[in-house]
Amino acid sequence: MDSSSAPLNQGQRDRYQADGFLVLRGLLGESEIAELRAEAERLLQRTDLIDSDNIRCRWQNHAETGECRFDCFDPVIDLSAVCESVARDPRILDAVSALYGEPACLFKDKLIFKPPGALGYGMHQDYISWDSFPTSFVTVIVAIDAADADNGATEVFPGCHQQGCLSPRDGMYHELTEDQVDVSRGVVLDLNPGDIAIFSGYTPHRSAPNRSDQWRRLLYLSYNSMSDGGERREQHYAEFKTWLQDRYAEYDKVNTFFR
Ligand SMILES: O=C(O)CCC(=O)C(=O)O
Repeated sequence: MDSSSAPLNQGQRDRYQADGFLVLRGLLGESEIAELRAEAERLLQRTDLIDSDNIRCRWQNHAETGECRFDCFDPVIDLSAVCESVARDPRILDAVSALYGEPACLFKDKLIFKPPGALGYGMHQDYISWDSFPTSFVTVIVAIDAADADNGATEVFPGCHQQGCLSPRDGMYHELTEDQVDVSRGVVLDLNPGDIAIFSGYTPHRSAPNRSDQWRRLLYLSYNSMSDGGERREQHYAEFKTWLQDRYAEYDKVNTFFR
């Protein structure tokens, strides 16, 4: 492949290596975003699935009222051929593969709806120290709606990915404390519909509440490199479901299911 047709140029690859994230503008066109938006609206009507015992669903409190509301489907591609085709889109796979220098494999997929008022996520790294968890994990955000500081866009902390895993290696999810990163260097991922952002599993990130009156719908697609375990999305979700059910059981929530 010559450099003009390469999915990423050397400058972009260098920036990703230095910063742990990269934004690519306008990767998806207007009609593709319109289709994703319609799909997000259709999925929100799946009241047969949106159930607090369904471990596919993630929940978030309202920043002011404290009301707990539906926030995310994880996974989502088995519910949506449109989301699956974006997750396996060659433009995205080629960009991630260019960062790896080898083929990328889909590992995880979620659709975060973040309705008006929803709280965001505390600072964390996506890498979690399970034996089977790929160290090559990267996430691609696909913006369905515009994301900005007002509606709680994801904020990343450049350069910190070079330190690797910053949490205890005990297989649990951990938030990071503000003294673990230079918070003054945070970059809010301002995205327009159709833009994508790519960040490493070691890149600390967080998001603020959605203070706007608009939804902030983003697809979060995660990948691993072929040499780091190959195709293992199914294995991941099998392990993830068991892990999640164990976490719920710790709070005496034992009637959970996956649908
Ligand atoms: O919604 C966001 O901006 C962040 C989501 C996130 O960090 C996650 O799902 O791991």
